[in-house]
Amino acid sequence: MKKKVSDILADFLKEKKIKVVFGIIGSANSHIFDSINNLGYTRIINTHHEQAAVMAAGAYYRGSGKISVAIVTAGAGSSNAITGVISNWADSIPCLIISGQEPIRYINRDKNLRMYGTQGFNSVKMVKDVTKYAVAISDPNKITKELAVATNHALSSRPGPCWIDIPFDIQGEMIQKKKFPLFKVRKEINKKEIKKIVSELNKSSRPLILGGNGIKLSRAKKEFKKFVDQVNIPTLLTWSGIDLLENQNPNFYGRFGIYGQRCANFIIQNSDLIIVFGSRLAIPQIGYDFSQFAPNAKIIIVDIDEKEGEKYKINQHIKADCKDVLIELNQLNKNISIKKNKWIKYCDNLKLKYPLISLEHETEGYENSYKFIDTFSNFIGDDDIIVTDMGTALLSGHQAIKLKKNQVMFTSLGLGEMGYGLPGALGAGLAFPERKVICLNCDGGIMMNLQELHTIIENNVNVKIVIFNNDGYLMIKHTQNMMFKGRYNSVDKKTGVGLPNFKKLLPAFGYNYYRFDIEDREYSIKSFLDDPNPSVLEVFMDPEQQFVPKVKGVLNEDNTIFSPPIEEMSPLLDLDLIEKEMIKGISVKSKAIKR
Ligand SMILES: Cc1ncc(C[n+]2csc(CCOP(=O)(O)OP(=O)(O)O)c2C)c(N)n1
Ligand SMILES: [Mg+2]
Repeated sequence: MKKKVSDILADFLKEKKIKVVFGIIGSANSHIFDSINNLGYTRIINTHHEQAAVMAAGAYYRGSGKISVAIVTAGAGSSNAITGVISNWADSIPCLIISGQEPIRYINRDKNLRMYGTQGFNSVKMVKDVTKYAVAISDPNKITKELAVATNHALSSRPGPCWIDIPFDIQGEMIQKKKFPLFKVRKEINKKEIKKIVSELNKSSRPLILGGNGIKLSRAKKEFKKFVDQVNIPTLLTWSGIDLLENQNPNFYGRFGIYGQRCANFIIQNSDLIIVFGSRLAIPQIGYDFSQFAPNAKIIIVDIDEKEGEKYKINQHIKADCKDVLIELNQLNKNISIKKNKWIKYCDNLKLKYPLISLEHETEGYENSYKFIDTFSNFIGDDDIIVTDMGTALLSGHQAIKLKKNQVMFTSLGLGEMGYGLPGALGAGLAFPERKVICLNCDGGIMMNLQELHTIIENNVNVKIVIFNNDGYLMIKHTQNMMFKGRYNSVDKKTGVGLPNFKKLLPAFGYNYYRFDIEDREYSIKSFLDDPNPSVLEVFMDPEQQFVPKVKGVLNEDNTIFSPPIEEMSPLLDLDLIEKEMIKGISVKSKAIKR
């Protein structure tokens, strides 16, 4: 039986049970919209910017583990999508992008020219380096195979975005329909390597587990939790693995990194064996100087990407899917017996001694964002989803939040693009229509995808938005304080960054407005969260508030930056105290720091 190419695409979405896709229509992708709506299985969410469509499609996956699709048009529709594509690429989020393109006759005619036809350009060439697979369809008969191949690439091994570009006339061609091919993805694991983890654990007296995004990507949260519960080893999480364990889990000792928690950073720097599951040990986690990271530890990483193990001197790299490794480890658990009582006592003591919220978070006259998140956590529902933008929302959100068992939390960490919050919340809300989404946002970040406030309302997504208002770009003010003696440029109203009155703006989009009241903190939070309609809570904070604790670089006279080891968080502690906490002695860099 002959069928139209775009109808086959709609059938493919149905066969893969893809119920929600995101996009913006143009002439060049109009067959596709028509076919999807005619079939009536997949719902198209019409965003107001293509970057938001791709971010939302990724967020749909981050929340639910189900792949989604962004459908964009030729030319600017495709170029607008790029930030979303790289966002998913950086965090290994699977997603398909289907772009319309000028008719094939113009592409063939204009091959060596800058532009194709009316508005088109070579979008596949543009995205080749930031996708796992990108293909332009020139033969309509290849559509069935290419859809299946791209989806398989997106989901298998280290996941990521894939792009299929389909010329307008090819979308409308009638072809013989074929079956969509299926792929086998599972790889064999090397059991000997995994046994080595057990023997290393048995030799260690200060073992540590680090959990990251790879665990979520391999859908191994349950297996990870079982492993941690059975071996009872102190465990730290990266920000992209933040919701793998609840705060109350007795083996959980915090989140580490440049914007980490003091307790977690001390533990890492004192351990003698670190088993890393699914984290690429990015700079925000380990600091700028790898030679100072975990100086006394053997490091074993489980990461499916071969290249990630070559980046630093790692003792062992198990190139496998986290889930396969954890399943195998859980069978070997009975062979693990570690003498770790002293170590656990040491870690427990750090936990007590360095709570996240402390005197460094007192801010006169304003709400401190860390204290806000600490209190706010107590009111977030047991299975709410938390999505953040960048700036204060990211930092205070990830440093101070206390997560419960079923809560889900994510943002775009690899790319760190402002504007992620609203499309992220949109995607999450559509993935879980029955759950509430909390979007932590900022006065600067929200402006970068402001238009999606309306997509959220239009699609009845239950989103609660917090806006931290600090008169502009606080993170960059701190950069200018460090680098340019506090000379502010383009960061606040005085230096040219004007921001709107959110009290007037948000109601225009249909949100009920609440202003956080420092005198009545809990009541403000409760009334905002209890409002059954979409609402926003604006939190005015000190426009100069510090983000602490933080591993702060120091500017040298030659404009280079001195990077301390991650146990040296600011406000700096006395050297005596650092000496006391560092079991094997302090770093030479610690001695060089002026306190
Ligand atoms: C798309 C994009 N443009 C620029 C930046 C650089 N940048 C990082 S943080 C920041 C300021 C963020 O301001 P806001 O969202 O209000 O958060 P705040 O730091 O003020 O809390 C800027 C401009 C970025 N991360 N993403
Ligand atoms: Mg701001």
